[in-house]
Amino acid sequence: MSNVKVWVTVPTYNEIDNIEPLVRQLRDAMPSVHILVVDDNSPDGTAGKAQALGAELGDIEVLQRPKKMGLGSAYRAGHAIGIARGYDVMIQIDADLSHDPADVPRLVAAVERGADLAIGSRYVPGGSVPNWPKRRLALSYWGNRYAAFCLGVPIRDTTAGYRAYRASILEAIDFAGTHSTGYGFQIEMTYRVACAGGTIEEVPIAFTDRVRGSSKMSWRIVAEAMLLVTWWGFRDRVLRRRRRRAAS
Ligand SMILES: Nc1nc2c(ncn2[C@@H]2O[C@H](COP(=O)(O)OP(=O)(O)O)[C@@H](O)[C@H]2O)c(=O)[nH]1
Ligand SMILES: [Mg+2]
Repeated sequence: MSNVKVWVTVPTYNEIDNIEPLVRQLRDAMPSVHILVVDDNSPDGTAGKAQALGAELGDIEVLQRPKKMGLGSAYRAGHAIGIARGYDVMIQIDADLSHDPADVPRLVAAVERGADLAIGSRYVPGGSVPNWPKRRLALSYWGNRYAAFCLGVPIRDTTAGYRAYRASILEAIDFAGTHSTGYGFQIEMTYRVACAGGTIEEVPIAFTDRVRGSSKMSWRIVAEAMLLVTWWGFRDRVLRRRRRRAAS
């Protein structure tokens, strides 16, 4: 592996049973990574556990925030610190082991060979979701098809949370100026990279649903994402076309 500096942001809310295997597997997958755990005052004590792991393993720090502020906000904070510290590649990974840390080198390799954004994708050939119920899979799959249609981006998995960003593209898209949380955040970031002319590569992954702890996904998060996608698509296509017509 080359010497790119890789920063990993791990958002956590009540992941006490997952954080230890996660950081150990991350270290095994890529020993040089720097890990930032962004914890939103998890009642189960995830932050304390992460700190203890940092003392043992090194190169792990914990950003403790006062209250649950959402996934998008956690990533905005994590990426900003990584960029300020001069890291080259920013990884996003869920703490619940749905994303296999062993895939980190493949995501980093995609950035090294030219991608500005490498998405760990469930819906390209080779990708899979082995253990989701049919309804959950259908919601995610068709939600993604809808997002791609509205936004006109040829990406199969815009809601995916397992990603690697080149630091320079994050700076170019003003990621700190995004507002959405949940899946909306992943879609907004993908769309901004596409609009900025960034190169996006989908790297096939297997997404295994969590075994421990519980999901924070809610209908509110799904509804936010779908409403935002509809609005962005309308704003950027219909309104722009109307303005162009009015100007000519
Ligand atoms: N810091 C922080 N992390 C969060 C928040 N909501 C979810 N997470 C973390 O984000 C990741 C994905 O959340 P999860 O509940 O597994 O969502 P799902 O995979 O869509 O069901 C996990 O690591 C969660 O602990 C939040 O409000 N703040
Ligand atoms: Mg999950």
